[in-house]
Amino acid sequence: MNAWVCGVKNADSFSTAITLLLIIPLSFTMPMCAAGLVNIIPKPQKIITKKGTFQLTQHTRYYSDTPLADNALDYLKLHLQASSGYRLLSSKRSAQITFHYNPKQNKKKEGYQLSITKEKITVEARDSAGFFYATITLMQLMAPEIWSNQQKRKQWKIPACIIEDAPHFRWRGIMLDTSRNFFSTTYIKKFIDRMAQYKLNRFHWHLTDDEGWRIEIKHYPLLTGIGATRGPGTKLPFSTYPAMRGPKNHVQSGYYTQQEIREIVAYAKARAIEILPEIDLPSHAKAAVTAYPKLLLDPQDKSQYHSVQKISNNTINPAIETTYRLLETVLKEVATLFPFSYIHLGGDEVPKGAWARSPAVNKLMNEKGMQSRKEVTNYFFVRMDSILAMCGKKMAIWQEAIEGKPMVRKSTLVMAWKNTEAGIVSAKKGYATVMAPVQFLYFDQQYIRSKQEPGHSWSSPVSLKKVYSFSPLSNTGKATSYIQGINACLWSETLLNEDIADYLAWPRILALSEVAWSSNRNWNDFKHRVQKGALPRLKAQHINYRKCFRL
Ligand code: TNX
Repeated sequence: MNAWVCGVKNADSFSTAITLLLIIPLSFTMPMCAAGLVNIIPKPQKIITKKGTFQLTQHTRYYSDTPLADNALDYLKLHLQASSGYRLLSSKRSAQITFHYNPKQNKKKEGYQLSITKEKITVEARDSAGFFYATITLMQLMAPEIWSNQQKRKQWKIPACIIEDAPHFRWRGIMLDTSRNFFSTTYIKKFIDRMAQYKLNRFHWHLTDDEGWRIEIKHYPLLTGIGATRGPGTKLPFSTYPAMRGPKNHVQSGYYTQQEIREIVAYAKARAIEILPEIDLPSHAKAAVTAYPKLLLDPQDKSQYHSVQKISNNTINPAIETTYRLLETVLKEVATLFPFSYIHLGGDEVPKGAWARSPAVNKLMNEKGMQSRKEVTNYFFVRMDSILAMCGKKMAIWQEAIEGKPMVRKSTLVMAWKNTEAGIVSAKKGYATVMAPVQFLYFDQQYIRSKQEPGHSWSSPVSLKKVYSFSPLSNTGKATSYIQGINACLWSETLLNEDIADYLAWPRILALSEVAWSSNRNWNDFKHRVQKGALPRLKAQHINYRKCFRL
């Protein structure tokens, strides 16, 4: 891993030099007031900085007139306790911090107003997310140790200011692939918590793929019994291991129990984050077909094919009824675990040649007068969509699944990954669309082209600046209102451990956050806030961010 930190020493002096270059001119132009301390990411829509600071100590009291502020307060209390060792107590009469429900002043969902003077702090919002984000902003105005658990600091100076804020996009997400490489529940929670610190609100959890089925399904225990372990001596075929660039003889196991998933859902909810679970179908399903070949494959199918990732015969058969029986049961269980209104069913990269020699598929095509395999995929997703409707859920899918003319509900949410044009096509067809273009938002790609860098190199490199330069709405024209927001993707073929995952995610998540939230963006201003605000916060949490990124 060290080789990948690309000369931390050099990098540190490089970033120090940049910091100096940035700060010297700024210190001449700005009076030494609160402005210098306001380094919020994502940039709020409106900030007025004032003179003076509020001092938060163990004697500070709060008052809240709404249960909608409870999550926010719990979060603040948790972190104050961890970093200062004292409990923030409430008091009606002598509260200096007030949380006030005010839907009249805060018209926008997830928005908030925060006013800080020398004497008091007032937080106003209309919903639980708004109170949470106001609190995140407040914490970003405090010293970075607010996110550490070292208990080093007792007093917190908070610069006086007035902030009015609300997100530009309602969908501000990131996907973590936990199939190709498994991540512990502890890491998943950390990942979610760090998302919350930057006001991201959708955790897209890629739970199944060829290399591993990672979600417990009570009715079909072999999905994890067989499908969650790969490596020599296990049932998954050789083509699914070893992990890319990983040790050859390594056996890797892991899945999330339903109990763990419930805990993670609650943990995310407390941080204003919805979880979008993904069960990738009908391809990227080697783990599932290995676990239940009799239910998911046509026994007469003589097709031989490989996925782009070189996995053989990894696609379930859409022309046999046992497939639908199994998937219906799976989705019913998934639906009860995740309260979010969408379930993602994949639909990406069905390999050429899948089902080519399946008598069951040929029969289906004859019966229904289908001309192409694309129509078979469409048929599959129409049936999956009706199963989801029965479960009270909407469907999310990758862009490939709406090629052709599938008669899926218009509520279907499409994620466009190949490029932004695909997102525009989807939006023009009237689907709710989330932009996830590989050129800007694939955080599994290298930052720069170099053998020393972790990450994939099959697409172009994705530098921090590249992420920041993304304009999700350019050329969307009349279809603009269908664009829900943006989603970064952290596929995990090369994410052999948490350090590599952190490295690829940070600092790129900072740019993701600002593209998703802020209406007015400025690269130089962002760089300054990264250096002065965000990096010290990442350091305080020991996050293995990429230190030699080009600012
Ligand atoms: C494409 S993007 C995939 C994934 C890979 C990823 C690697 C998409 C929907 N499918 O299966 O992990 O590239 O970058």
